[in-house]
Amino acid sequence: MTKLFKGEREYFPGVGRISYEGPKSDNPLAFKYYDAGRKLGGKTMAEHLRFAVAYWHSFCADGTDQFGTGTIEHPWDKGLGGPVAAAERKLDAAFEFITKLSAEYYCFHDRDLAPEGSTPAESEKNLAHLVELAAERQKATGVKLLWGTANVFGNPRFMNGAATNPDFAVLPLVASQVKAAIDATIALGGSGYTFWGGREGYMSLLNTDLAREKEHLATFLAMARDYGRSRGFKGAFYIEPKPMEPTKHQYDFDVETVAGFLRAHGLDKDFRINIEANHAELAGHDFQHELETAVSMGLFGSVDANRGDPRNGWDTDQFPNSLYETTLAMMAILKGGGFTTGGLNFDAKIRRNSVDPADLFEAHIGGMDAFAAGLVAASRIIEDKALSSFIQARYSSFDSGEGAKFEKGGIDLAGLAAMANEYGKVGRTSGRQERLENIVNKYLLNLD
Ligand code: XUL
Ligand code: CO
Repeated sequence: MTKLFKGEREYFPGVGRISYEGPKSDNPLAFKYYDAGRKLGGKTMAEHLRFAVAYWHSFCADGTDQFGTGTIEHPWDKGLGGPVAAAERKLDAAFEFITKLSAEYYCFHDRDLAPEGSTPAESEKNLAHLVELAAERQKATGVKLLWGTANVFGNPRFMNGAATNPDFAVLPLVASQVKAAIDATIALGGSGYTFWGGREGYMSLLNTDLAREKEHLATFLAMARDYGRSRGFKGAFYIEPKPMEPTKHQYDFDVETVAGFLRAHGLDKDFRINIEANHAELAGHDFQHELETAVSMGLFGSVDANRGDPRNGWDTDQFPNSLYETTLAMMAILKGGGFTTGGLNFDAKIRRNSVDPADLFEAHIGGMDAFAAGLVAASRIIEDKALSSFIQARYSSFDSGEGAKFEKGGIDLAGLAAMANEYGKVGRTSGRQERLENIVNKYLLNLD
């Protein structure tokens, strides 16, 4: 077998490159639906789906929760040297994993890639060193960076917020991390840069000046945008909405809230939205709702592909596995023209008791197959106009005559009211919801 990793050691022995074996395969380490080169509507599955591995869950998290210490052993954490040497080994493990999985992209926070130093300058030096090594690995493997970000929520100094911190002294530290993470993203050719405002919210309104915090956030985002553009960054900036956790209320609550915020501050030209399924659920929305809302407002950017548990009120970050949900998601994404800068980033973690190295592969394989199947169903539904022809007919009264005039703003209220007698008694027209639901299922039952 050709060597799929550059490091000295193999971290996932016994696993080769994961390949497509088709729906009848019983091999847990093979794709059943994801066939990277298969073409749908002029694009391959790989080009449509743009899968990314999340560095933080897959190579940093060890299953620790509030009730117990880590359960998942990472061989790259053990060995000679300090935290920088461990980060170098982790990079080797990550590129071995991503290559074996045949995913094309990855995403990271600054602190996932390189350890924090004892000063901001040392942290920047650590990051620059790991970025240099990551650039080498990218070149050798063809793996690309989907987006980078900065972890400005983990360190205790951010407990009152990052850009929205009430203490100005924190803001330069936020800036030094974000600036370095944007530099790293540019150096690695990333097509996006994400802001997830983990602690950009409040715990209590009794101690919070809402107006100032939100203004500070907008000022900081504009600053980061200007810096990135001045350094030649052509990709998208993303805001990733989440309504709560770790704060009681996060300012980037959901897509609609973020859209209003971006437009109010003139940020909607450069910023797009990175939508996470589990965050949609926490906001009381379906994943489809958040995607369709972003598409309808021209702000769709990228996806954090995972799933929550409808009975848990927190971010369980499980791997996606519902074909129905991936079909609805891919319908929204295709409707929006598909991914340009974005992709499907598995912001998902294996369970605390999934302790075998194979579990990490099987989790990703399941998520990739689920989205590949969703892509097939969604692209056929769209190609056959199975739903869109109904929607088009449903609104056809606005296509011509007075309806079209209304859409263009050519009628005033009195004029519209004057038509009431002419239109007379309006009949009842079925919304046909059940028929349409059955149509979606028909496509899912006929996957091949
Ligand atoms: C947290 C979350 C983050 C962002 C990146 O809920 O989703 O991992 O995706 O900071
Ligand atoms: Co996320």
